[in-house]
Amino acid sequence: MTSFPSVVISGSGLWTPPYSITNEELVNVLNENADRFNHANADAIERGEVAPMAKSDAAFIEKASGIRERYVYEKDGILDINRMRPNIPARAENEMSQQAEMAVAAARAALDDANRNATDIDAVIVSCAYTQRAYPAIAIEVQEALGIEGFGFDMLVACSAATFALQRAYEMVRSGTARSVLVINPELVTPQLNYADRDSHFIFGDVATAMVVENEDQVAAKQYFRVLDTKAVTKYSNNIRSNFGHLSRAADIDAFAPANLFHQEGRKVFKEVCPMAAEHMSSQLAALDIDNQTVKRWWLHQANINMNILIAKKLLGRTATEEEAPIVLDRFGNTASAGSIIAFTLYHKDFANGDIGVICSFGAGYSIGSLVIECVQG
Ligand code: CO8
Repeated sequence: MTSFPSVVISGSGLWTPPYSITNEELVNVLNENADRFNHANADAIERGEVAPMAKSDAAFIEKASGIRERYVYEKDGILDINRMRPNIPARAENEMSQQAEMAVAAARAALDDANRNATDIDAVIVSCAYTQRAYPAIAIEVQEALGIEGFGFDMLVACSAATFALQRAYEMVRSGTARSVLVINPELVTPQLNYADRDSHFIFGDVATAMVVENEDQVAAKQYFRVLDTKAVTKYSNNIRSNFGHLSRAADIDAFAPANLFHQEGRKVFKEVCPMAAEHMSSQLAALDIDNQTVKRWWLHQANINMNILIAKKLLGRTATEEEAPIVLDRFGNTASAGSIIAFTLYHKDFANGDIGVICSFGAGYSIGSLVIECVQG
């Protein structure tokens, strides 16, 4: 009978951009833009021909989302009322791309944490909400920069890009097509935000995370996490959408049109995704015969603090503590697929042998991905 190797997460890494933006800063530029628009269109607004632009509010943002500030890859341009998007000049074809640079920084931190060299890695998956070009893959650029042999590829699953890529890595190690895999999530999402739209201008921040997934036989880290199970599900929904893509040019679609930027029906997302995510994790744990009450930590996707409070309540039948379900979105905002990986990276060192935790993402698609992991303390 074939025996499959045990698969572990042996290291994780985080790269944080040098700039951050507060709610107040974002609100100021949105409100100034709204005043300008409303003033310029006063007569048409008065006649009811044009809808006035609504203003934003920092206190609303913090209460509705839990976000106070977010890191951004480039601050220049976002707060300029004549631009309202980051100013990130194109790089020459012989220079490293921005996303590969972020990915390499996070990957180096994960390799250090796993006590591994790049030469130990067999495959690289770059998985995030957007890649800055279609080809050559960012993963192959990272592979080249780090001197990794084997293969690399990019994949996109919006907010579940990290957990879905971890599942791919798990399957690769388990089947023997690779012994060590680097999973990297360079989330450079702020260029796709509509900074004039009060419903979404505050939501996202940039960051990069990485994890090393490998065969337990060869682990070099003192503390690592055995993957007990992975689970992924998708269900089509238009409630979170961006239409920008490679056909935009052929369809004469303006890259600045709101439909081509991130947009969502936030209320519907909240109502539909919370029960799906809670049920997803509960049924996964039940199938493993693990009682939710014995889970030490829930490293949940970081989209909205109220979503996390509600999901944790559904899982535990009571309000979870900060230790049980840590929140990072107050400082980071929603970082697409990286949120749950940031939470894991910052909050796992206190785990002892046998402690169990769950990493779970939920978002656009809809897509939900989760891993149940058990600490091994060597
Ligand atoms: N300031 C002041 N008032 C506001 C603002 C604002 N900025 N925004 C809305 N309001 C008003 C509304 O107009 C409304 O007023 P009224 O009651 O008069 O109609 C009132 O405040 C309440 O509005 P909502 O009901 O919309 O407010 P909520 O309490 O629902 O909070 C949230 C809005 C925070 C957006 C919330 O609905 C939410 O977080 N929902 C879930 C969102 C979510 O998880 N989305 C996942 C997206 S992430 C993802 O999948 C990755 C995609 C890929 C990355 C893309 C990167 C660009």
